[in-house]
Amino acid sequence: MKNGLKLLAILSTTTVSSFAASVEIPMYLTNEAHSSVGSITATDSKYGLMFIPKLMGLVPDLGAGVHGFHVHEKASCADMGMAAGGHLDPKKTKTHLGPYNPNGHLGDLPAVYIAADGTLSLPVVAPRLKVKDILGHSLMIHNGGDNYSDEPKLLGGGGPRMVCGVIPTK
Ligand SMILES: [Cu+2]
Ligand SMILES: [Zn+2]
Repeated sequence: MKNGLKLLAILSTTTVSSFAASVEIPMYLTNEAHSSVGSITATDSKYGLMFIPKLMGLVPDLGAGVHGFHVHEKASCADMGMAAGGHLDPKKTKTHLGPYNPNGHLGDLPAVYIAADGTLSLPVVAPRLKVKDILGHSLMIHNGGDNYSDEPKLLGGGGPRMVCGVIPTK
């Protein structure tokens, strides 16, 4: 009987975790080739929204190193990513402050790191977001880095929009 209860407890725990919200976002270069470079999975975690990238073939279109990474408002990657609009900003803060400041864009994510072999596999966590917040928007990786500020350059200085994916509405 005791064992039966234990099993029941394990089963119900498993069921709960299998319902954890998750969405897979296919990612493409924004250039004319529009090549697929893999996908990024976003999953609700205890610490916030975890982005787990499985990307490859990013170098030489992008340089190895740190790149700006954001949720953009519109569900389109057309016009070299420009159709994606600005950073997701439901509270109309109009301010780029990065992932850890509640007074700026909700779509500001931790910067991502592209390895010299052109892969991107290090996960990042955005503590203010949940999967439901990003559905129906888009995900963007920029040519430059991100200093989580509008100074000295607007929007962290990421510049050109290089890799983009439309986030499904589920
Ligand atoms: Cu961006
Ligand atoms: Zn921003």
